[in-house]
Amino acid sequence: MRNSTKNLKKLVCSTAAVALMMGVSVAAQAEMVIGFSQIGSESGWRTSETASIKAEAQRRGIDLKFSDAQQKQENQIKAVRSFIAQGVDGILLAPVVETGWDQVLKEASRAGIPVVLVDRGVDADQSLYLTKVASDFVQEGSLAAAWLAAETNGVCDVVELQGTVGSSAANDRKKGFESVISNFPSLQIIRSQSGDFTRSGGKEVMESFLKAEDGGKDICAVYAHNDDMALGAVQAIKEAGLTPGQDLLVVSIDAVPDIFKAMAEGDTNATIELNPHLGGPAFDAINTAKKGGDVPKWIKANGPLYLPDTAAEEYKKRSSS
Ligand code: GZL
Repeated sequence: MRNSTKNLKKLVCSTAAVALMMGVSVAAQAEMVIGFSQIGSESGWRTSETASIKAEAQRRGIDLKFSDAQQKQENQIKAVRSFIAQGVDGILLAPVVETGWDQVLKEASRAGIPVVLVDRGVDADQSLYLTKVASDFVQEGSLAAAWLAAETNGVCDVVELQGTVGSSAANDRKKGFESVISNFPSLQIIRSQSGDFTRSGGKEVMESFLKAEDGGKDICAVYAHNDDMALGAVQAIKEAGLTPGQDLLVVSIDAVPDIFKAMAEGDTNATIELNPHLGGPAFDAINTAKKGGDVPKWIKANGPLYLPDTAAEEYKKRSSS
């Protein structure tokens, strides 16, 4: 074998060895190992939140252990216990419902592992988690009601598509909406039921509302706790021979790309943005705590209300990103 070929082979082998060492050293240097117990993939917003948190972990060199609970609390509790057993540096938890977390949060606390609630809250002692990175859902519900009251001069029979039963998002969006409409005697919720934050759930419940309300001709508006249920309701309204966005106003929350497409086509009337980029503040909070710094118990991430006048532009911006 000619010398040059032999030298080339040596060079390739030594380069490969260096690359392998580098690979091992990068993995060994992973900034942190974080467990993330995610609710599921029930809505467009949820999948974009998951993607955003995974991307942020990768950007920071964090080794993220991801678990999808398929909407079941028992799966989330199992995942958190597994993260504790693995001795992770921190845990992100998006709690599917508000109650039933005390025991597993105590186990994490006893293990000295900080838990950051992302997106939703829990009904538990605040000492059991480091912080909550989430929007103020009461404020979102109030903003939706204030818009509807202004749009209808405070006269409207509303049907409400609630989010997942027992979730802080559903509980507080309902609370916020009702706190505002209580000031308008002729603005009332005539029917309310959970569509579980899914498009199919929103469609099925809206179909039952339309049937129960004489075909829906006297329903003034739909208040949906998220855009996916609103889009399902739009389908049901069209199939009932009515014009969504005109015969019935549609207001919802999340600001996912598809709602802007529907708004631009005249099918819905307003949405409130829910920030899916919760990974950065969550990872920063864990870093701060590890350095002995103070972290507030609630890191808020509220967004604005969007109307049809900017929908086409927002859709273009968001669907291409
Ligand atoms: C609210 C979040 C809700 C979204 C839905 O922060 O928990 O859950 O509004 C999602 O799209 O399913």
